[in-house]
Amino acid sequence: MNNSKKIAVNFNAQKIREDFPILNTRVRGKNLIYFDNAATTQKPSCVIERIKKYYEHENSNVHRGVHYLSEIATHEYENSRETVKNFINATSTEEIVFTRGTTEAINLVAYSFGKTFISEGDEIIITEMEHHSNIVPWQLMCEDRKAKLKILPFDDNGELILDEYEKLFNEKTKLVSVVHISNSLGTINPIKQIIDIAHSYAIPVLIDGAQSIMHSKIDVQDLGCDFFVFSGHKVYGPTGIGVLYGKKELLDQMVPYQGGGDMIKSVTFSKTIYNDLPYKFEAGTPNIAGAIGLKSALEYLTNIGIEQISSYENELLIYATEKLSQIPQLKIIGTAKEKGPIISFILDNIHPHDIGTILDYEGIAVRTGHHCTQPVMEHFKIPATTRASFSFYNTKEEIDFLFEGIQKVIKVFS
Ligand code: C6P
Repeated sequence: MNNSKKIAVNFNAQKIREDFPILNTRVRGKNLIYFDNAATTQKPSCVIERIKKYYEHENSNVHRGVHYLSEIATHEYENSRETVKNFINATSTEEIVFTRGTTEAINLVAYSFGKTFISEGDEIIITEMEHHSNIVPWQLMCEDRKAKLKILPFDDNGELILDEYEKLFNEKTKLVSVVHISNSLGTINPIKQIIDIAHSYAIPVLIDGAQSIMHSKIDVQDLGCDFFVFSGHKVYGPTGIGVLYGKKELLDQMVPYQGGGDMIKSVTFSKTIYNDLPYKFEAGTPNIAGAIGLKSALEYLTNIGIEQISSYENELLIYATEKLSQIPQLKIIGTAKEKGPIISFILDNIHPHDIGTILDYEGIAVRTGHHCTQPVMEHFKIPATTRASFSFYNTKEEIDFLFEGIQKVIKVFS
């Protein structure tokens, strides 16, 4: 949470809500209050309409046909790549690889970077607050290459202990992979500093941007990161589409992740020549509708203004933190100074699944569980948390309802 951020006083969330048809849903007689935005965001009408238009008027395979529809589909698919490139300020579309999502993008890098650059005894640095998607692919790679994972710990506020960071580097270090905003703690990590330190040892850095792409302006050239990954569905786009940004000089050297159509220039039984970037990493028919829907989502966010979104969401975070802190039985897990709009909490002796179920009866959607970050739960010696995560279509009134809902939960269990 950052109290110094400029507050977006003119942000009209009520008007924005009209763009999201699903927000009119009634849940057991109550208005839906959707606070599970870190799991997936809702889709504005422009994204839904764009996908419908694609299937009604443009559906065809890409890069394959000379016919009318195939040309349109290819053009729109490649336009989407251009939009992604501009959205994160990459230098070229060759550096934008479409994947199924963050998870597939990290698996791609772990496999391809691993096969290309990692040998026995090499080391990869990750942190204690990573999502399982930024742990398990590296474990698989380490098993395969006989390499080792080094873990940067965080403190009880959920802030990385940066004093420990430089101590992890040695001549065996080959890559740093770190989450930008933690999905279970909300911590915004100082990734610029993390990248700069790694680069001072000439070590590349992957940033897991699954929870930051929808809340903050991402400029990969300014950050200097070597890889940046995110999922379309968390940035108001469709599921099944995601992005791997990678610096061209690294992607060029890396072996392909999967083999198949479109990733080759020529195939014979004696020799196959791989395609140029980014197609070398896009084997098979891609998620064309997904990429086109993602383009719409990114344009929608750009029109509203990501800085406006960011400061309004920060206002919601400050309001919710102050409000929930008034409940004596409630403890917030993740109290870093810099946070995204995510609040994880526990309530005295009440299991998060019970909290989630009772809140659901009030129409309030929160996520309960370990949030695919079991090492974070282990750090706090808890099995799970309840998590409320906010979007720019949420309001302070909805947070008031959450506050009242939690009071009801406490009453039921008292
Ligand atoms: N976190 C959450 O509720 P995919 O599933 O590939 O779109 O994203 C994986 C992922 C990777 N990193 C971070 C930081 C994430 O938050 C997620 C997804 C969801 O928190 C589902 S577990």
